[in-house]
Amino acid sequence: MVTLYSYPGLFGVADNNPFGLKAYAFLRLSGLAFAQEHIFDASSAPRGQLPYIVDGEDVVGDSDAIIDHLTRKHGVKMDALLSDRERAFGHCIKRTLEDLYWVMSYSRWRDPRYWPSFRQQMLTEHPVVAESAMEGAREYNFVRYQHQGIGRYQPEQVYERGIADLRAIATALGPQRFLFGDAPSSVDASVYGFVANILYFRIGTPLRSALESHPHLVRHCNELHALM
Ligand SMILES: N[C@@H](CCC(=O)N[C@@H](CS)C(=O)NCC(=O)O)C(=O)O
Repeated sequence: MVTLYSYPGLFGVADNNPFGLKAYAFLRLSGLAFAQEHIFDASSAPRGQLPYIVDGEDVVGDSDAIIDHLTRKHGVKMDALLSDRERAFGHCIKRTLEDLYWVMSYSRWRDPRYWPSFRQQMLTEHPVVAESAMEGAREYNFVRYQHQGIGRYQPEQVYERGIADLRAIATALGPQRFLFGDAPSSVDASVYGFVANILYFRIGTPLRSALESHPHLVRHCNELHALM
């Protein structure tokens, strides 16, 4: 049995961190039996980051490595029919989502307009989390934003970047049901991990407003959410 270790949910999504939700969505779509353990402390994870899985003797961190491992070890067929071009395109989408991650994270932890609502929701849904832990995580994230670079831009410039990422993903999807046709691939699971963490957050960030202007992407997210 596979166990997925990931951050806790929020606003009805299974993990408030998009990388963990991506791995969760892949597992759900794969049909494999698995358990999900919600944790806050990433120190036991490979490289100290969530998500990771324990699969028998194997301990695997990193959402893409998890997907590769499960595909190989358990013969998951979700991506089996993708062409090399589709795989390359999927790779570019996954990397775009990683850029979007920073903007999404910034909107929650750094932007003073949305931080109070995010903080309050975390404390309300997860009483085990201390206020001081939220403040500590916030400071830690400020340092990460500075090193990554996003913390050096004006907020409008930060959001412009994330809005452009969402526009590119929505354009790539177009009116298709899933990115590569009528069946979901690991790339759809990835898109769900990030988009659901914007769409279902009842906090009106510029990212969520931009997302709502892409009805096909919203429909894609809702369809996958119903399968979770
Ligand atoms: N490349 C990794 C990224 C995972 C990641 O960024 N995890 C962060 C989420 S904020 C984490 O666990 N950070 C803990 C820490 O930095 O202490 C993946 O795809 O899983």
